[in-house]
Amino acid sequence: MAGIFRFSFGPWNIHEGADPFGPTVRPTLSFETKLGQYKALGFDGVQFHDDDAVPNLNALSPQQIIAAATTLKARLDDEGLTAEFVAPRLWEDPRTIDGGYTANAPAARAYALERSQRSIDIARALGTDLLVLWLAREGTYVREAKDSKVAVDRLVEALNVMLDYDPQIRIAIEPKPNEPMDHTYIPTTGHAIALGHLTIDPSRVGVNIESAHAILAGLDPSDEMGFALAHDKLWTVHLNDQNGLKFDQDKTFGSVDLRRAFNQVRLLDAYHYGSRGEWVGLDIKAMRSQPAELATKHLANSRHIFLRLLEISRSLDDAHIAALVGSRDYEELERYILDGLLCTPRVPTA
Ligand code: 3MF
Ligand code: MG
Repeated sequence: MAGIFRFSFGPWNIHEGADPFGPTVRPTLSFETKLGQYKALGFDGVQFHDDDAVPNLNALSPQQIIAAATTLKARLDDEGLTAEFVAPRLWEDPRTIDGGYTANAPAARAYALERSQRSIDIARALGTDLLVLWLAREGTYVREAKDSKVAVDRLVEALNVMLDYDPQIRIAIEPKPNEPMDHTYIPTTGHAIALGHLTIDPSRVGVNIESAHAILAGLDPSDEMGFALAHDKLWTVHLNDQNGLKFDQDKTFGSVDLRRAFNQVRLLDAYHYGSRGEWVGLDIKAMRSQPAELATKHLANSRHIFLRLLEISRSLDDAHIAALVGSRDYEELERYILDGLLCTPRVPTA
């Protein structure tokens, strides 16, 4: 058996190119326009923030939110697209400046829980049981400003509220060590899985591993994935690439370190990723320099690189690799892998 790979991305991956030092450089595309591009780019799954699915949801009642999501579900069906997950976007509201679930202010924590429940409603109306939690501001700028023990207790309480609210919902935590915070409380896969074990239903808490986030934590993404697979917790991935320890770059998959990307693909394939419906999610930003009419290539190209690396991995001689491992000839193993990555025909893109 091998992996079965279907691809997804979120509408935020087609974007206007603003960065902290300059304004937007590309026009805003409507959600409708973006939706129309998925299939042509080779994607069948859509990742959602709650307000990608239901804009302005803070101004709507729970019933209005469910009605809007139900209309969107019909629209997705028309396009032949599937909603992969919904993620509460907690980090943009003025109430969550100091975090949501771990905020010191009780009113901020109450808002975060309320918004998370609305996200679960949206997920269910879109036909998915998966909620992704990127714990963006659940950390500190100043060590003394929050209590790290209390913060973890509060995260557990928040997860319990969500698990209790909907007995079917599964929660994939997306760990990230920094940005926007100096330090976050759930920086790695190990932290995320351990957090799940403190909840009322650990079987419904897993992870979303983003390559760049693992690299920012000084870790190898494929090792993080292996750790999650050993716990049966790898419920989705955010593939991308990252050039060292700096801001979260979300570069095209494989564009910095092809071998690091290869090892992610090889592991996912070896452990039949996708055979239980898991998606290959991308979380990739187009370069700011990319002209508007060419600003979706990062997505198609990342999928292309994934599939090329899969082809290479499957073409390798596993018996030869086993023999090299057996004789501890890791130098030769290294050369064999590098040759595999070098000796492939160039493929012009569409
Ligand atoms: C931040 C991220 C986020 C999350 C997304 C889904 C904007 O580093 O990776 O992308 O993936 O919010 O929860
Ligand atoms: Mg991500």
